Amino acid sequence: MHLAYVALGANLADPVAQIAAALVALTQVPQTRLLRASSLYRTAPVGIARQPDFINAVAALETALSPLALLNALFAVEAQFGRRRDFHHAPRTLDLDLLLYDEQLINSPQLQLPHPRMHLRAFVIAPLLEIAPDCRIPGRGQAAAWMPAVSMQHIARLAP
Ligand code: PH2
Ligand code: MG
Ligand code: MG
Repeated sequence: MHLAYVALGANLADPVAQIAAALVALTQVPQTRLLRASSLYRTAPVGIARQPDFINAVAALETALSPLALLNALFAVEAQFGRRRDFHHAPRTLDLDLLLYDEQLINSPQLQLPHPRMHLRAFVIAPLLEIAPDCRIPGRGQAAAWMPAVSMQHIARLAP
């Protein structure tokens, strides 16, 4: 079995409900178990202007799927949630990003692991540290060491 971390994000159509439902959908991914889920966080959009705030979370999965099979399973969940890809960074009902898969480093056109921007995003690092405080990002060191670098990004943990 392998340990994978997935970032969840939504900023359309009741994003709190979308993320809550997406966490349930992750329990249905074949050959995979949802180990832990972070709280939900309300976050200001990063790298995109004039969009609604996001709801973000991170989940830990135990899986027998390969990285690409897991990625395709995540795409299938996005599609189930009505995700449309109108343009790069279009507002979305659900975005599922594979962050980490064991300690693997992958650089293929379909998949880069670790996720190349995860260490620069408070909306990833804060929920990740909530469920995996000792998490290491291969090639980047301790995830916790990146908190100061992202501390200016607005993020608020929602009450459970
Ligand atoms: N996702 C992006 C770009 N910017 N900003 C926030 N706050 N949350 C996201 O999930 C997010 C983003 C690309 O997927
Ligand atoms: Mg994505
Ligand atoms: Mg994304």
